[in-house]
Amino acid sequence: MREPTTNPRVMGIVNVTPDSFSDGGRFLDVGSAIAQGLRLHEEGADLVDVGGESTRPGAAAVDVAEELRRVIPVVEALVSEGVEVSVDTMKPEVMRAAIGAGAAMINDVNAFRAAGAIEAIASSKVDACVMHMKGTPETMQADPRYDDVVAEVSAYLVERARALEAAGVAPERIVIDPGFGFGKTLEHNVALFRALPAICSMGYPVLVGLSRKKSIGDITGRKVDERVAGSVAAALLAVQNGANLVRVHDVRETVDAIKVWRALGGDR
Ligand code: 7PJ
Repeated sequence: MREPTTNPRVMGIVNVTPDSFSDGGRFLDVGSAIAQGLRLHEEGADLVDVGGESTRPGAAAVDVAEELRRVIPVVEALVSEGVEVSVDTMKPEVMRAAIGAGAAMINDVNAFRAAGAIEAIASSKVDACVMHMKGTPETMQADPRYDDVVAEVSAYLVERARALEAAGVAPERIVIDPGFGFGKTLEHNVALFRALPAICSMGYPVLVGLSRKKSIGDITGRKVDERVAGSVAAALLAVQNGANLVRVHDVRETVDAIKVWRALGGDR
């Protein structure tokens, strides 16, 4: 088979949270989160994103000690098994501990705006994902408004990437993400998705996360555990439009879809 001209990577999601909306609390404890991470790795995830604080709309914040207790043992175990790990956190203390435990990426839905967050990552070698979010998880879905969602999100992502670069983070270490569903209606998400070719030409790798989200439910009319096909379609279209990384719950299905897309010439 000919060499791929693009090499999209698949990030599998592991939540270590009792209130995560799509896993319904099935992976509460550290042991089952580790098992889940290993399973996603075996299914072909290029990296596994471990999160200890739910950022679903309306979710309450988690304190540092609790987040460390949930996340760090999972990172240590997965890294020791050779899994590339990303950690989904907004907290500098968790970033530092995760980097110490061998994480390869910090994925911050708050784009390193917390005091000390940029410093926590700048002194390391790990990658940094900066995501756009309007408001906070508790309030973001209460009537979000933009004059021009694509222009505003793009400007924000460039501003945050530049802030990391100013602190010494090499541009190759930075990934940008429009943050689907984070202070956005379905219409906002659709406008951003349609602008992916432009967002992907901004000079940074792009991550897309739509897996099982409300927009997929709005489009298909499906409940959260029935959104696999819709989510795979979105991931594939994101890749086709230039996304370098897709963040998904359903790794096996997404990896299969990308294999077929590539074999049939989708990456031309
Ligand atoms: C995203 C995320 C996303 C990035 C979550 C969920 C909500 N990190 N963390 N991008 N979503 N970078 O998985 O539905 O879209 S948590």
